[in-house]
Amino acid sequence: MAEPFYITTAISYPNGKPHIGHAYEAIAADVIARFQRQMGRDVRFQTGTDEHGLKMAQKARELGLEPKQLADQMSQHFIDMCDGLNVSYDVFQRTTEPRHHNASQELWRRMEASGDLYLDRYEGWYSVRDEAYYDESELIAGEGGDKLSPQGTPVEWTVEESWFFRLSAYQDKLVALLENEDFVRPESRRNEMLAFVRSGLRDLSISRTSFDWGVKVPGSDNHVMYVWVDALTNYLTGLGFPDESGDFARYWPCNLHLIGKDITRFHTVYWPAFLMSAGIALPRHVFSHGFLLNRGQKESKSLGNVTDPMGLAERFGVDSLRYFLMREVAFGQDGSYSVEAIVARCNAELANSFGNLAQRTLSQIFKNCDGYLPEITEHAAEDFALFELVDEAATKHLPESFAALEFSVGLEHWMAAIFACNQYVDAQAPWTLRKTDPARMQTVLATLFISIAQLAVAAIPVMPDSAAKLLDQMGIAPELRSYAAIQSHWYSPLAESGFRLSQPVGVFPRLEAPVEDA
Ligand code: ME8
Repeated sequence: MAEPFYITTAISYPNGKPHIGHAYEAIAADVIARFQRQMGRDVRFQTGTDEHGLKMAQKARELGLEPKQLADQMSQHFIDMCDGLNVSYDVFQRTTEPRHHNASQELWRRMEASGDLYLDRYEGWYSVRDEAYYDESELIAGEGGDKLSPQGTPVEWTVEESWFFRLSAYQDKLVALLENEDFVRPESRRNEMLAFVRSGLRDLSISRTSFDWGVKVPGSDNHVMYVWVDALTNYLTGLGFPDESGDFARYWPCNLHLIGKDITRFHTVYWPAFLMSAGIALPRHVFSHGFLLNRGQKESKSLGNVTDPMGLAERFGVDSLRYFLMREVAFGQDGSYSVEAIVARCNAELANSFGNLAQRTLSQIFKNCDGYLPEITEHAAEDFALFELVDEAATKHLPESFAALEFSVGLEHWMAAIFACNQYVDAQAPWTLRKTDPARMQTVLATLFISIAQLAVAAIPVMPDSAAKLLDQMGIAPELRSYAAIQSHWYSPLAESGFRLSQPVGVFPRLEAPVEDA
């Protein structure tokens, strides 16, 4: 049986519509999920929405809605975003579902049973926006001298009765966990978390009495759980926890929690401590990606630069947007996007390079070979050189880079191979061989056909629809669409099967940057 691979995204706050950061994370997770499926893994992919907490309650009040109504309306936008961006999730977990309350209460009971929870009073600087308490020493001064959280959000002095989690008891275990280089990446985040844990951990306030929009604390009906306790539990809920047979037995521990850099502490300090306390195995890896900026600036309502990711997808095509995001930004670092950058990159690399290569090759086969796949007589040294280069890029360098979550590096190898193919076409000029050496023309077109098929298969995780449209036209069967299968000798059987190309249809349109954005 295939080896399991469980990947999750963070669950988004549905207190507004999805923004580009949500789209970025969902797309990156989908690329990983599709890549792992192509590598033969049994993938389980979960995403969802984080619907409790003060932020949701306040937003609902502002709009004159019940929090559940707001959650229902808004979470649908996140489902639509995932579907619209071709995100192949298996489970969309909403935290207002009864089974999630049940899972969160079970986790709580287990932490309580291990003696890690106690009731006390909490006083501190609380940021509603971050849903977190901060130490005085962590605060920064705002422009008017007011106190702000390290994220720059307002804080209020707050006093309440609260359940506490003995986080301090886990310091040594957390240091040991974070010393393992593999647990959290990139390295800069790991170092940040190690420094945070080494500086000493205070117990964590994990319940609230000041509002009731959350999961009830078992046995303390006037308390709801701190939203992060229930939010993190979603990763277990989706597998059927507390039932530990079935999906839970198959997919836990999670292979990868993919999150943004701002929530690394919750996933690499608090979450492992909760799990250790409850006697549940820890996730294997956490990766914190960077932030996506709009022309170098954080998007915000006040700057009026918030972009609807679905608008970009409609305008430029889902696969163009997916390609741009994976190619443009070194994964793990912050990156910037703009309409011009999307248009420039997609036109140069997809329309003019890969699209043009495929279109001119298939058109020549259609016209000059009557659509039948060209015959190979004898390969020249240049053909072997191209095969070697394309094969290495598409079935070795790209998969290795993707396995290491270095998407932009993998796609750079992919582009370099396409560049080599285009140079080969220009040098071989098959259109002039038609009259002078038709046998050589056929061999050149076959060499290109084989290379394009490999490159299209390599692009599947990033551009699933476009790659499929191209491979369908080429008669490449679904069982050939893996890195291993596309390396073997599939060309002759396909050519001998009598397969015939139809008039080729381009799959990478040229994008136009509308004048108002120039
Ligand atoms: O943090 N660029 O939800 P969220 C890239 N509910 N990624 C970004 C981003 C940007 N500009 N802005 C946000 C939450 N993100 C919690 C998570 S998990 C148990 C609970 C990322 O809607 C962010 O880092 O604020 C996070 O990974 C995800 O989007 C959802 O953010």
